[in-house]
Amino acid sequence: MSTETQTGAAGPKTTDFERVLVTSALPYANGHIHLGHIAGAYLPADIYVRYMRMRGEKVLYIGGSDEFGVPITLTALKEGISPQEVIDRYHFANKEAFERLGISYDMYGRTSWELHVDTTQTFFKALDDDGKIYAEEVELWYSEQSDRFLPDRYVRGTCPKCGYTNANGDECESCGAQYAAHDLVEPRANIPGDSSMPILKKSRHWFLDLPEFKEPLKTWVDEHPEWRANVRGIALGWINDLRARCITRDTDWGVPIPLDDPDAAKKRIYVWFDAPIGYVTNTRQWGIEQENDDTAWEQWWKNPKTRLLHFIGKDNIPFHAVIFPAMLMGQGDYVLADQVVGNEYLNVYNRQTGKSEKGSKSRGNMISVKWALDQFPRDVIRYYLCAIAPESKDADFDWDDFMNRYNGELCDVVGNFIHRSLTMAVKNFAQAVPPEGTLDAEDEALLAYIPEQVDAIGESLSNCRFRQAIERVIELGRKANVYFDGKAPWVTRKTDLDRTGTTLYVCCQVVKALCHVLAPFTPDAAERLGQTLGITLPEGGPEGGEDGWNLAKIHLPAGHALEKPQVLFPKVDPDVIAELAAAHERGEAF
Ligand code: B3M
Ligand code: ZN
Repeated sequence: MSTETQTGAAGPKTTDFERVLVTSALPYANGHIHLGHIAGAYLPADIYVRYMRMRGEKVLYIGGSDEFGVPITLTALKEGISPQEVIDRYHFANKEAFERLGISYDMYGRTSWELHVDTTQTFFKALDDDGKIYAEEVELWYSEQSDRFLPDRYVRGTCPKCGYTNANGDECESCGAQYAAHDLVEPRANIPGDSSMPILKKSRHWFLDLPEFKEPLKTWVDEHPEWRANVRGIALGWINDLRARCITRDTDWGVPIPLDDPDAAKKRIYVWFDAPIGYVTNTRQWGIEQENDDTAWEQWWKNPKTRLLHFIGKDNIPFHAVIFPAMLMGQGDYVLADQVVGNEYLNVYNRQTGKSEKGSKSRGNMISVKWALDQFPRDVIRYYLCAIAPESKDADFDWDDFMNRYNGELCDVVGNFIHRSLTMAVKNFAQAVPPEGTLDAEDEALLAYIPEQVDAIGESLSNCRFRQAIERVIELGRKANVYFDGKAPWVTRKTDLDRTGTTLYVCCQVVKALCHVLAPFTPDAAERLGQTLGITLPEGGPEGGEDGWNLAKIHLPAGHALEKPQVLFPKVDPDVIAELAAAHERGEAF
Protein backbone atom coordinates (compact mmCIF):
# COMPACT_ATOMS: atom_id res chain seq x y z
CA MET A 1 0.00 0.00 0.00
CA SER A 2 2.74 2.45 0.65
CA THR A 3 5.74 4.14 -0.78
CA GLU A 4 9.08 3.84 0.95
CA THR A 5 8.60 7.00 2.88
CA GLN A 6 5.30 5.80 4.22
CA THR A 7 6.34 2.60 5.93
CA GLY A 8 7.32 1.93 9.48
CA ALA A 9 4.83 4.18 11.17
CA ALA A 10 2.33 1.70 12.49
CA GLY A 11 1.98 2.16 16.19
CA PRO A 12 0.24 -0.22 18.56
CA LYS A 13 -3.54 -0.37 18.22
CA THR A 14 -5.21 1.59 20.96
CA THR A 15 -8.39 -0.43 20.91
CA ASP A 16 -9.53 -3.69 22.44
CA PHE A 17 -11.88 -4.74 19.65
CA GLU A 18 -10.98 -6.89 16.67
CA ARG A 19 -13.64 -5.90 14.22
CA VAL A 20 -15.75 -2.85 13.53
CA LEU A 21 -19.21 -3.47 12.12
CA VAL A 22 -21.04 -0.34 11.03
CA THR A 23 -24.62 -0.07 9.83
CA SER A 24 -26.60 2.83 8.42
CA ALA A 25 -30.41 2.81 8.53
CA LEU A 26 -31.94 1.03 5.56
CA PRO A 27 -33.92 3.67 3.67
CA TYR A 28 -37.36 2.65 2.42
CA ALA A 29 -37.25 1.84 -1.27
CA ASN A 30 -40.18 4.18 -1.60
CA GLY A 31 -38.59 7.49 -2.53
CA HIS A 32 -35.31 9.12 -3.47
CA ILE A 33 -32.81 9.82 -0.72
CA HIS A 34 -32.17 13.47 0.04
CA LEU A 35 -29.52 15.53 1.78
CA GLY A 36 -31.36 15.30 5.10
CA HIS A 37 -30.89 11.54 5.09
CA ILE A 38 -27.22 11.95 4.19
CA ALA A 39 -26.39 14.40 6.96
CA GLY A 40 -28.06 12.12 9.50
CA ALA A 41 -27.37 8.47 8.91
CA TYR A 42 -25.03 8.06 5.94
CA LEU A 43 -22.22 10.58 5.73
CA PRO A 44 -21.21 10.32 9.42
CA ALA A 45 -21.12 6.53 9.11
CA ASP A 46 -19.05 6.73 5.94
CA ILE A 47 -16.56 9.14 7.50
CA TYR A 48 -16.29 6.82 10.47
CA VAL A 49 -15.64 3.70 8.38
CA ARG A 50 -13.13 5.46 6.16
CA TYR A 51 -11.29 6.54 9.27
CA MET A 52 -11.38 3.06 10.81
CA ARG A 53 -10.15 1.53 7.56
CA MET A 54 -7.24 3.95 7.56
CA ARG A 55 -6.46 2.86 11.09
CA GLY A 56 -6.06 -0.65 9.76
CA GLU A 57 -9.05 -2.02 11.65
CA LYS A 58 -11.11 -4.81 10.13
CA VAL A 59 -14.13 -2.86 9.04
CA LEU A 60 -17.40 -3.86 7.45
CA TYR A 61 -19.99 -1.27 6.44
CA ILE A 62 -23.47 -2.61 5.81
CA GLY A 63 -26.51 -0.90 4.33
CA GLY A 64 -29.36 -1.59 1.98
CA SER A 65 -32.96 -0.94 1.09
CA ASP A 66 -35.93 -1.51 3.38
CA GLU A 67 -38.44 -2.97 0.96
CA PHE A 68 -41.49 -4.03 2.90
CA GLY A 69 -44.14 -2.06 4.71
CA VAL A 70 -47.27 -0.16 3.98
CA PRO A 71 -45.78 2.97 2.37
CA ILE A 72 -44.53 0.80 -0.50
CA THR A 73 -47.80 -1.01 -1.13
CA LEU A 74 -49.62 2.32 -0.95
CA THR A 75 -47.33 3.80 -3.59
CA ALA A 76 -47.93 0.74 -5.76
CA LEU A 77 -51.70 1.11 -5.40
CA LYS A 78 -51.59 4.81 -6.18
CA GLU A 79 -49.47 4.32 -9.28
CA GLY A 80 -51.18 1.17 -10.42
CA ILE A 81 -47.95 -0.83 -10.44
CA SER A 82 -46.67 -3.75 -8.38
CA PRO A 83 -44.76 -3.31 -5.11
CA GLN A 84 -41.85 -5.07 -6.83
CA GLU A 85 -41.74 -2.34 -9.46
CA VAL A 86 -41.72 0.32 -6.74
CA ILE A 87 -38.79 -1.22 -4.87
CA ASP A 88 -36.80 -1.92 -8.02
CA ARG A 89 -37.10 1.70 -9.07
CA TYR A 90 -35.94 3.18 -5.76
CA HIS A 91 -33.48 0.52 -4.70
CA PHE A 92 -31.32 0.98 -7.77
CA ALA A 93 -31.69 4.76 -7.81
CA ASN A 94 -30.67 5.06 -4.17
CA LYS A 95 -27.84 2.60 -4.53
CA GLU A 96 -26.46 4.69 -7.37
CA ALA A 97 -26.87 7.95 -5.44
CA PHE A 98 -24.92 6.49 -2.52
CA GLU A 99 -22.15 5.31 -4.85
CA ARG A 100 -21.86 8.69 -6.52
CA LEU A 101 -21.58 10.38 -3.14
CA GLY A 102 -18.85 7.95 -2.10
CA ILE A 103 -20.81 6.24 0.67
CA SER A 104 -18.51 3.25 0.74
CA TYR A 105 -20.68 0.30 1.67
CA ASP A 106 -19.19 -3.15 1.65
CA MET A 107 -22.68 -4.44 0.93
CA TYR A 108 -25.84 -2.61 -0.08
CA GLY A 109 -28.51 -5.28 0.11
CA ARG A 110 -32.25 -5.72 -0.14
CA THR A 111 -34.80 -7.00 2.34
CA SER A 112 -36.72 -8.54 -0.58
CA TRP A 113 -33.93 -11.09 -1.05
CA GLU A 114 -34.89 -14.70 -0.48
CA LEU A 115 -31.99 -14.96 1.97
CA HIS A 116 -33.71 -12.37 4.14
CA VAL A 117 -36.77 -14.56 4.56
CA ASP A 118 -34.51 -17.18 6.07
CA THR A 119 -32.70 -14.80 8.43
CA THR A 120 -35.92 -13.14 9.57
CA GLN A 121 -37.75 -16.40 10.15
CA THR A 122 -34.80 -17.73 12.14
CA PHE A 123 -35.03 -14.70 14.42
CA PHE A 124 -38.78 -15.11 14.76
CA LYS A 125 -38.58 -18.81 15.55
CA ALA A 126 -35.84 -18.40 18.16
CA LEU A 127 -37.94 -15.80 19.98
CA ASP A 128 -41.06 -17.93 19.63
CA ASP A 129 -39.32 -21.10 20.88
CA ASP A 130 -38.15 -19.13 23.87
CA GLY A 131 -41.68 -17.99 24.72
CA LYS A 132 -40.98 -14.35 23.87
CA ILE A 133 -43.68 -14.20 21.20
CA TYR A 134 -47.37 -14.78 21.88
CA ALA A 135 -50.59 -14.52 19.87
CA GLU A 136 -53.55 -12.39 20.88
CA GLU A 137 -56.81 -11.30 19.36
CA VAL A 138 -57.03 -7.56 18.82
CA GLU A 139 -59.62 -5.21 17.35
CA LEU A 140 -58.40 -3.48 14.22
CA TRP A 141 -59.89 -1.17 11.63
CA TYR A 142 -61.43 -3.00 8.70
CA SER A 143 -62.85 -1.58 5.49
CA GLU A 144 -66.06 -3.31 4.42
CA GLN A 145 -65.86 -1.54 1.08
CA SER A 146 -62.41 -2.99 0.28
CA ASP A 147 -62.92 -6.13 2.34
CA ARG A 148 -59.60 -5.81 4.11
CA PHE A 149 -57.92 -4.79 7.33
CA LEU A 150 -56.29 -1.38 7.39
CA PRO A 151 -52.80 -1.62 8.87
CA ASP A 152 -50.71 1.46 9.69
CA ARG A 153 -51.19 4.16 7.04
CA TYR A 154 -54.11 2.42 5.38
CA VAL A 155 -56.25 4.20 7.93
CA ARG A 156 -56.18 7.85 8.88
CA GLY A 157 -57.93 9.69 11.65
CA THR A 158 -57.54 12.23 14.40
CA CYS A 159 -54.89 11.64 17.07
CA PRO A 160 -56.56 11.09 20.45
CA LYS A 161 -53.73 12.93 22.12
CA CYS A 162 -52.88 16.00 20.02
CA GLY A 163 -55.75 16.31 17.55
CA TYR A 164 -53.55 15.90 14.45
CA THR A 165 -56.00 14.92 11.71
CA ASN A 166 -53.70 12.74 9.64
CA ALA A 167 -52.70 10.26 12.35
CA ASN A 168 -52.47 6.58 11.45
CA GLY A 169 -53.95 3.41 12.95
CA ASP A 170 -51.79 3.01 16.01
CA GLU A 171 -49.34 5.89 16.01
CA CYS A 172 -49.37 9.65 15.50
CA GLU A 173 -46.60 10.95 13.28
CA SER A 174 -47.07 14.43 14.66
CA CYS A 175 -46.77 13.93 18.43
CA GLY A 176 -45.37 10.40 18.53
CA ALA A 177 -48.26 9.04 20.62
CA GLN A 178 -49.03 5.33 20.41
CA TYR A 179 -52.52 4.04 21.06
CA ALA A 180 -54.91 1.16 20.49
CA ALA A 181 -56.82 1.25 17.20
CA HIS A 182 -60.16 1.99 18.86
CA ASP A 183 -58.75 5.22 20.33
CA LEU A 184 -58.30 6.78 16.88
CA VAL A 185 -60.93 9.51 16.41
CA GLU A 186 -62.99 9.76 13.19
CA PRO A 187 -61.17 7.00 11.32
CA ARG A 188 -61.35 6.78 7.53
CA ALA A 189 -59.85 4.32 5.08
CA ASN A 190 -56.82 5.69 3.23
CA ILE A 191 -56.71 3.62 0.06
CA PRO A 192 -56.99 5.03 -3.45
CA GLY A 193 -60.73 4.92 -4.17
CA ASP A 194 -61.72 4.08 -0.61
CA SER A 195 -62.10 6.65 2.16
CA SER A 196 -65.02 4.85 3.76
CA MET A 197 -65.62 4.75 7.49
CA PRO A 198 -64.05 1.50 8.75
CA ILE A 199 -65.40 -0.82 11.43
CA LEU A 200 -63.53 -2.54 14.23
CA LYS A 201 -63.00 -6.21 13.62
CA LYS A 202 -61.14 -8.91 15.51
CA SER A 203 -57.90 -10.28 14.12
CA ARG A 204 -55.30 -12.57 15.66
CA HIS A 205 -51.76 -11.19 15.78
CA TRP A 206 -48.36 -11.98 17.25
CA PHE A 207 -46.64 -9.87 19.86
CA LEU A 208 -43.05 -9.54 20.94
CA ASP A 209 -42.99 -9.64 24.72
CA LEU A 210 -40.67 -6.68 25.24
CA PRO A 211 -41.22 -6.34 29.02
CA GLU A 212 -39.33 -9.65 29.34
CA PHE A 213 -36.19 -7.79 28.23
CA LYS A 214 -36.49 -4.86 30.56
CA GLU A 215 -33.65 -5.71 32.94
CA PRO A 216 -31.03 -6.72 30.36
CA LEU A 217 -31.91 -3.67 28.26
CA LYS A 218 -31.49 -1.39 31.22
CA THR A 219 -28.15 -2.98 32.13
CA TRP A 220 -26.93 -2.58 28.57
CA VAL A 221 -27.90 1.10 28.31
CA ASP A 222 -26.35 1.76 31.72
CA GLU A 223 -23.08 0.35 30.41
CA HIS A 224 -22.97 3.19 27.87
CA PRO A 225 -22.92 6.54 29.61
CA GLU A 226 -20.97 7.87 26.60
CA TRP A 227 -23.96 7.74 24.26
CA ARG A 228 -25.43 10.98 23.07
CA ALA A 229 -28.06 12.40 25.40
CA ASN A 230 -30.87 12.05 22.84
CA VAL A 231 -30.24 8.32 22.39
CA ARG A 232 -29.92 7.55 26.10
CA GLY A 233 -32.96 9.66 26.91
CA ILE A 234 -35.24 8.03 24.36
CA ALA A 235 -33.95 4.52 25.14
CA LEU A 236 -34.46 4.89 28.89
CA GLY A 237 -37.88 6.48 28.36
CA TRP A 238 -38.99 3.42 26.41
CA ILE A 239 -37.35 0.91 28.73
CA ASN A 240 -39.16 2.37 31.74
CA ASP A 241 -42.49 1.93 30.01
CA LEU A 242 -42.09 -1.23 27.94
CA ARG A 243 -45.10 -2.82 26.30
CA ALA A 244 -45.48 -5.85 24.08
CA ARG A 245 -45.41 -4.88 20.40
CA CYS A 246 -47.43 -6.33 17.60
CA ILE A 247 -44.97 -7.75 15.05
CA THR A 248 -47.40 -8.98 12.37
CA ARG A 249 -49.72 -7.21 9.96
CA ASP A 250 -52.71 -7.97 7.75
CA THR A 251 -50.91 -7.67 4.44
CA ASP A 252 -49.36 -9.97 1.86
CA TRP A 253 -46.27 -7.80 1.29
CA GLY A 254 -43.68 -8.91 3.81
CA VAL A 255 -41.87 -11.93 5.22
CA PRO A 256 -44.21 -14.89 5.82
CA ILE A 257 -44.78 -15.83 9.45
CA PRO A 258 -43.01 -19.16 10.10
CA LEU A 259 -45.83 -20.75 12.08
CA ASP A 260 -48.11 -23.62 11.25
CA ASP A 261 -51.26 -21.66 11.97
CA PRO A 262 -54.12 -20.86 9.57
CA ASP A 263 -54.26 -17.26 10.80
CA ALA A 264 -50.55 -16.79 10.12
CA ALA A 265 -50.89 -17.70 6.45
CA LYS A 266 -52.85 -14.54 5.64
CA LYS A 267 -50.52 -12.18 7.49
CA ARG A 268 -46.91 -11.12 7.27
CA ILE A 269 -44.18 -10.08 9.67
CA TYR A 270 -44.22 -6.34 10.43
CA VAL A 271 -41.62 -4.34 8.50
CA TRP A 272 -39.98 -2.96 11.61
CA PHE A 273 -39.32 -6.50 12.82
CA ASP A 274 -37.61 -7.62 9.63
CA ALA A 275 -35.85 -4.35 8.64
CA PRO A 276 -33.01 -4.32 11.20
CA ILE A 277 -32.51 -8.05 10.61
CA GLY A 278 -31.63 -6.83 7.12
CA TYR A 279 -28.26 -5.79 8.55
CA VAL A 280 -27.61 -9.45 9.35
CA THR A 281 -28.93 -10.70 6.00
CA ASN A 282 -26.76 -8.25 4.12
CA THR A 283 -23.71 -9.30 6.12
CA ARG A 284 -24.52 -12.91 5.22
CA GLN A 285 -24.78 -11.95 1.57
CA TRP A 286 -21.43 -10.17 1.79
CA GLY A 287 -19.84 -13.36 3.17
CA ILE A 288 -21.42 -15.48 0.47
CA GLU A 289 -20.26 -13.14 -2.32
CA GLN A 290 -16.84 -12.22 -0.99
CA GLU A 291 -15.74 -15.32 0.82
CA ASN A 292 -18.05 -17.92 -0.63
CA ASP A 293 -18.93 -18.75 2.95
CA ASP A 294 -22.35 -18.53 4.60
CA THR A 295 -20.80 -18.59 8.05
CA ALA A 296 -18.46 -15.61 7.54
CA TRP A 297 -21.11 -13.24 8.91
CA GLU A 298 -20.95 -14.88 12.32
CA GLN A 299 -17.48 -13.44 12.91
CA TRP A 300 -19.09 -10.02 12.70
CA TRP A 301 -22.31 -10.61 14.60
CA LYS A 302 -21.37 -13.21 17.18
CA ASN A 303 -17.79 -12.47 18.12
CA PRO A 304 -17.77 -10.48 21.39
CA LYS A 305 -14.74 -8.59 20.09
CA THR A 306 -16.85 -6.89 17.44
CA ARG A 307 -17.57 -3.22 17.94
CA LEU A 308 -21.04 -2.64 16.48
CA LEU A 309 -22.28 0.85 15.63
CA HIS A 310 -25.66 1.89 14.23
CA PHE A 311 -25.96 5.27 12.50
CA ILE A 312 -29.55 6.49 12.32
CA GLY A 313 -31.87 9.47 12.36
CA LYS A 314 -33.60 10.26 15.63
CA ASP A 315 -36.97 8.80 14.64
CA ASN A 316 -35.29 5.39 14.43
CA ILE A 317 -33.81 5.48 17.93
CA PRO A 318 -36.40 3.26 19.72
CA PHE A 319 -35.93 0.54 17.12
CA HIS A 320 -32.13 0.51 17.40
CA ALA A 321 -31.75 1.21 21.09
CA VAL A 322 -34.61 -0.93 22.43
CA ILE A 323 -36.48 -3.26 20.08
CA PHE A 324 -33.72 -4.63 17.84
CA PRO A 325 -31.35 -5.13 20.81
CA ALA A 326 -34.12 -7.09 22.56
CA MET A 327 -34.52 -9.22 19.42
CA LEU A 328 -30.76 -9.81 19.39
CA MET A 329 -30.76 -10.73 23.07
CA GLY A 330 -33.47 -13.25 22.30
CA GLN A 331 -31.11 -15.05 19.88
CA GLY A 332 -28.65 -15.72 22.67
CA ASP A 333 -25.29 -15.24 21.04
CA TYR A 334 -25.28 -11.93 19.14
CA VAL A 335 -23.28 -8.85 20.02
CA LEU A 336 -25.16 -5.68 20.94
CA ALA A 337 -24.39 -2.20 19.70
CA ASP A 338 -21.55 -0.33 21.36
CA GLN A 339 -22.75 2.93 19.87
CA VAL A 340 -26.11 4.04 18.58
CA VAL A 341 -25.40 7.28 16.79
CA GLY A 342 -28.77 8.97 16.59
CA ASN A 343 -28.75 12.22 14.69
CA GLU A 344 -31.16 15.12 14.79
CA TYR A 345 -32.71 16.54 11.63
CA LEU A 346 -31.37 18.67 8.84
CA ASN A 347 -33.95 21.37 8.17
CA VAL A 348 -34.04 23.90 5.38
CA TYR A 349 -33.53 27.61 5.82
CA ASN A 350 -36.19 29.52 3.92
CA ARG A 351 -34.76 32.78 2.57
CA GLN A 352 -38.18 34.31 1.98
CA THR A 353 -39.48 33.89 5.51
CA GLY A 354 -36.11 33.87 7.30
CA LYS A 355 -37.24 30.74 9.11
CA SER A 356 -36.05 27.21 9.34
CA GLU A 357 -38.50 24.62 8.05
CA LYS A 358 -38.69 20.85 8.00
CA GLY A 359 -37.82 19.20 4.72
CA SER A 360 -41.01 17.77 3.26
CA LYS A 361 -42.28 16.43 -0.02
CA SER A 362 -45.43 18.54 0.03
CA ARG A 363 -43.44 21.74 0.62
CA GLY A 364 -41.13 20.73 -2.20
CA ASN A 365 -38.13 22.01 -0.28
CA MET A 366 -35.99 18.90 -0.23
CA ILE A 367 -32.74 18.47 -2.12
CA SER A 368 -32.18 15.06 -3.64
CA VAL A 369 -28.72 13.55 -3.60
CA LYS A 370 -28.88 13.11 -7.34
CA TRP A 371 -29.69 16.76 -7.99
CA ALA A 372 -26.98 17.97 -5.61
CA LEU A 373 -24.40 15.74 -7.31
CA ASP A 374 -25.42 17.10 -10.69
CA GLN A 375 -24.40 20.56 -9.41
CA PHE A 376 -21.28 19.99 -7.31
CA PRO A 377 -18.38 17.58 -6.87
CA ARG A 378 -19.14 15.21 -4.02
CA ASP A 379 -16.35 16.59 -1.84
CA VAL A 380 -18.15 19.93 -1.69
CA ILE A 381 -21.39 18.36 -0.52
CA ARG A 382 -19.62 16.07 1.93
CA TYR A 383 -17.71 18.96 3.42
CA TYR A 384 -20.73 21.16 4.08
CA LEU A 385 -22.94 18.39 5.40
CA CYS A 386 -20.24 17.33 7.82
CA ALA A 387 -19.51 20.89 8.89
CA ILE A 388 -23.17 21.41 9.86
CA ALA A 389 -23.96 17.81 10.88
CA PRO A 390 -27.06 17.76 13.13
CA GLU A 391 -25.33 15.92 15.95
CA SER A 392 -26.83 17.35 19.11
CA LYS A 393 -29.48 19.62 17.66
CA ASP A 394 -31.24 20.23 14.38
CA ALA A 395 -29.25 22.10 11.74
CA ASP A 396 -30.27 24.17 8.71
CA PHE A 397 -29.25 23.76 5.12
CA ASP A 398 -28.71 27.36 4.03
CA TRP A 399 -27.31 28.35 0.63
CA ASP A 400 -25.34 31.39 1.85
CA ASP A 401 -23.90 29.40 4.69
CA PHE A 402 -23.07 26.60 2.25
CA MET A 403 -21.09 28.97 0.06
CA ASN A 404 -19.42 30.80 2.93
CA ARG A 405 -18.35 27.68 4.76
CA TYR A 406 -17.01 25.90 1.71
CA ASN A 407 -15.36 28.89 0.08
CA GLY A 408 -14.19 30.46 3.33
CA GLU A 409 -12.91 27.35 5.06
CA LEU A 410 -12.07 24.54 2.72
CA CYS A 411 -10.95 26.71 -0.21
CA ASP A 412 -9.46 29.76 1.48
CA VAL A 413 -7.88 28.05 4.45
CA VAL A 414 -6.97 24.47 3.57
CA GLY A 415 -6.89 24.57 -0.22
CA ASN A 416 -5.04 27.85 -0.36
CA PHE A 417 -2.38 26.75 2.11
CA ILE A 418 -1.75 23.53 0.24
CA HIS A 419 -1.62 25.27 -3.10
CA ARG A 420 0.77 28.05 -2.22
CA SER A 421 3.08 25.72 -0.30
CA LEU A 422 3.36 23.19 -3.09
CA THR A 423 3.58 25.80 -5.82
CA MET A 424 6.56 27.44 -4.14
CA ALA A 425 8.28 24.14 -3.37
CA VAL A 426 7.85 22.91 -6.93
CA LYS A 427 9.07 26.17 -8.44
CA ASN A 428 12.02 26.93 -6.23
CA PHE A 429 13.26 23.52 -5.18
CA ALA A 430 13.31 21.45 -8.36
CA GLN A 431 9.88 19.85 -7.86
CA ALA A 432 10.88 18.26 -4.59
CA VAL A 433 10.63 18.61 -0.84
CA PRO A 434 13.33 21.15 0.14
CA PRO A 435 16.08 20.38 2.65
CA GLU A 436 15.12 20.63 6.31
CA GLY A 437 18.01 23.00 7.14
CA THR A 438 18.12 24.57 10.55
CA LEU A 439 14.81 24.63 12.40
CA ASP A 440 13.90 27.62 14.53
CA ALA A 441 11.38 27.67 17.37
CA GLU A 442 8.43 28.41 15.07
CA ASP A 443 9.33 25.59 12.71
CA GLU A 444 9.62 23.22 15.62
CA ALA A 445 6.36 24.37 17.14
CA LEU A 446 4.43 23.73 13.93
CA LEU A 447 6.13 20.37 13.37
CA ALA A 448 5.23 19.37 16.92
CA TYR A 449 1.66 20.50 16.42
CA ILE A 450 1.09 18.17 13.45
CA PRO A 451 1.01 14.85 15.37
CA GLU A 452 -0.93 16.48 18.20
CA GLN A 453 -3.63 17.64 15.85
CA VAL A 454 -3.67 14.38 13.88
CA ASP A 455 -4.34 12.62 17.19
CA ALA A 456 -6.98 15.17 18.14
CA ILE A 457 -8.80 14.68 14.84
CA GLY A 458 -8.59 10.92 15.30
CA GLU A 459 -10.00 11.22 18.80
CA SER A 460 -12.95 13.27 17.54
CA LEU A 461 -13.62 10.67 14.86
CA SER A 462 -13.36 7.74 17.29
CA ASN A 463 -15.92 9.50 19.47
CA CYS A 464 -18.23 10.15 16.52
CA ARG A 465 -17.86 13.92 16.83
CA PHE A 466 -17.65 14.62 13.16
CA ARG A 467 -18.23 18.35 13.27
CA GLN A 468 -15.46 18.73 15.79
CA ALA A 469 -13.21 16.54 13.65
CA ILE A 470 -13.61 18.64 10.51
CA GLU A 471 -13.22 21.85 12.54
CA ARG A 472 -9.90 20.48 13.75
CA VAL A 473 -8.81 19.81 10.17
CA ILE A 474 -9.56 23.43 9.30
CA GLU A 475 -7.73 24.53 12.44
CA LEU A 476 -4.62 22.70 11.22
CA GLY A 477 -4.87 24.62 7.95
CA ARG A 478 -5.42 27.89 9.78
CA LYS A 479 -2.34 27.49 11.98
CA ALA A 480 -0.29 26.56 8.95
CA ASN A 481 -1.45 29.68 7.10
CA VAL A 482 -0.47 31.88 10.03
CA TYR A 483 2.95 30.25 9.99
CA PHE A 484 3.27 30.67 6.22
CA ASP A 485 2.33 34.35 6.39
CA GLY A 486 4.76 34.93 9.25
CA LYS A 487 7.63 33.28 7.43
CA ALA A 488 6.79 35.01 4.13
CA PRO A 489 8.72 32.58 1.92
CA TRP A 490 7.86 34.67 -1.15
CA VAL A 491 10.02 37.40 0.41
CA THR A 492 12.85 35.27 1.84
CA ARG A 493 13.11 33.50 -1.52
CA LYS A 494 15.05 36.47 -2.88
CA THR A 495 17.43 36.79 0.08
CA ASP A 496 17.76 33.49 1.90
CA LEU A 497 17.06 30.31 0.02
CA ASP A 498 18.06 28.09 2.97
CA ARG A 499 15.50 29.79 5.16
CA THR A 500 12.87 29.49 2.44
CA GLY A 501 13.69 25.82 2.06
CA THR A 502 13.17 25.17 5.75
CA THR A 503 9.83 27.00 5.72
CA LEU A 504 8.61 24.99 2.77
CA TYR A 505 9.97 21.75 4.23
CA VAL A 506 7.77 22.37 7.26
CA CYS A 507 4.82 23.31 5.05
CA CYS A 508 5.20 20.10 3.04
CA GLN A 509 4.84 18.10 6.25
CA VAL A 510 1.59 19.88 7.08
CA VAL A 511 0.36 19.29 3.53
CA LYS A 512 1.12 15.61 3.88
CA ALA A 513 -0.74 15.41 7.18
CA LEU A 514 -3.69 17.27 5.63
CA CYS A 515 -3.76 14.75 2.81
CA HIS A 516 -4.33 11.95 5.32
CA VAL A 517 -6.78 13.68 7.59
CA LEU A 518 -8.90 14.98 4.71
CA ALA A 519 -9.35 11.48 3.32
CA PRO A 520 -12.40 10.43 5.36
CA PHE A 521 -14.19 13.70 4.57
CA THR A 522 -13.18 14.61 1.02
CA PRO A 523 -11.79 11.40 -0.47
CA ASP A 524 -11.37 12.69 -4.02
CA ALA A 525 -9.31 15.70 -3.01
CA ALA A 526 -7.21 13.52 -0.73
CA GLU A 527 -6.53 11.10 -3.54
CA ARG A 528 -5.54 13.85 -5.97
CA LEU A 529 -3.32 15.43 -3.36
CA GLY A 530 -1.77 12.03 -2.70
CA GLN A 531 -0.82 11.82 -6.38
CA THR A 532 0.79 15.25 -6.22
CA LEU A 533 2.74 14.18 -3.15
CA GLY A 534 3.62 10.78 -4.58
CA ILE A 535 2.07 8.88 -1.71
CA THR A 536 -0.61 6.22 -1.64
CA LEU A 537 -3.24 6.49 1.04
CA PRO A 538 -4.09 3.21 2.75
CA GLU A 539 -7.51 1.89 1.81
CA GLY A 540 -8.10 -0.83 4.38
CA GLY A 541 -11.18 -3.04 4.42
CA PRO A 542 -12.68 -6.10 6.06
CA GLU A 543 -9.25 -7.74 6.31
CA GLY A 544 -7.67 -4.81 8.13
CA GLY A 545 -4.04 -3.83 7.65
CA GLU A 546 -1.40 -1.44 8.77
CA ASP A 547 -2.32 1.67 10.74
CA GLY A 548 -2.23 4.27 7.99
CA TRP A 549 -3.61 7.16 10.05
CA ASN A 550 -0.36 7.52 11.94
CA LEU A 551 1.49 7.73 8.64
CA ALA A 552 0.23 11.31 8.60
CA LYS A 553 2.94 12.03 11.16
CA ILE A 554 5.87 10.67 9.16
CA HIS A 555 7.82 13.37 7.34
CA LEU A 556 8.35 13.43 3.63
CA PRO A 557 12.16 13.44 3.27
CA ALA A 558 14.06 16.22 1.56
CA GLY A 559 14.37 15.49 -2.13
CA HIS A 560 11.09 13.56 -2.28
CA ALA A 561 9.63 14.32 -5.72
CA LEU A 562 6.47 16.41 -5.99
CA GLU A 563 4.13 16.98 -8.89
CA LYS A 564 2.74 20.35 -9.88
CA PRO A 565 -0.26 20.98 -7.63
CA GLN A 566 -3.79 21.06 -9.01
CA VAL A 567 -6.57 23.14 -7.51
CA LEU A 568 -8.12 20.80 -4.96
CA PHE A 569 -11.16 22.80 -3.97
CA PRO A 570 -12.41 25.06 -6.75
CA LYS A 571 -14.46 27.93 -5.38
CA VAL A 572 -18.17 28.00 -5.90
CA ASP A 573 -19.43 31.08 -7.68
CA PRO A 574 -21.99 33.31 -5.86
CA ASP A 575 -24.01 33.70 -9.09
CA VAL A 576 -24.27 29.95 -9.45
CA ILE A 577 -25.37 29.69 -5.82
CA ALA A 578 -28.04 32.33 -6.37
CA GLU A 579 -29.39 30.41 -9.35
CA LEU A 580 -29.42 27.12 -7.52
CA ALA A 581 -31.07 28.65 -4.47
CA ALA A 582 -33.81 30.03 -6.72
CA ALA A 583 -34.27 26.64 -8.39
CA HIS A 584 -34.50 25.07 -4.94
CA GLU A 585 -37.13 27.60 -3.92
CA ARG A 586 -39.14 26.68 -7.00
CA GLY A 587 -39.09 23.08 -5.79
CA GLU A 588 -36.78 21.90 -8.58
CA ALA A 589 -34.07 20.40 -6.40
CA PHE A 590 -35.73 17.06 -5.94
N1 B3M B 1 -36.71 2.27 6.73
C1 B3M B 1 -37.10 4.07 8.32
C2 B3M B 1 -36.32 5.13 7.63
O1 B3M B 1 -35.94 4.97 6.48
C3 B3M B 1 -36.64 2.69 8.12
C4 B3M B 1 -35.28 2.43 8.71
C5 B3M B 1 -35.00 0.99 8.86
S1 B3M B 1 -33.47 0.74 9.64
C6 B3M B 1 -33.41 -0.91 9.92
O2 B3M B 1 -36.07 6.13 8.28
ZN1 ZN C 1 -50.69 13.23 18.04
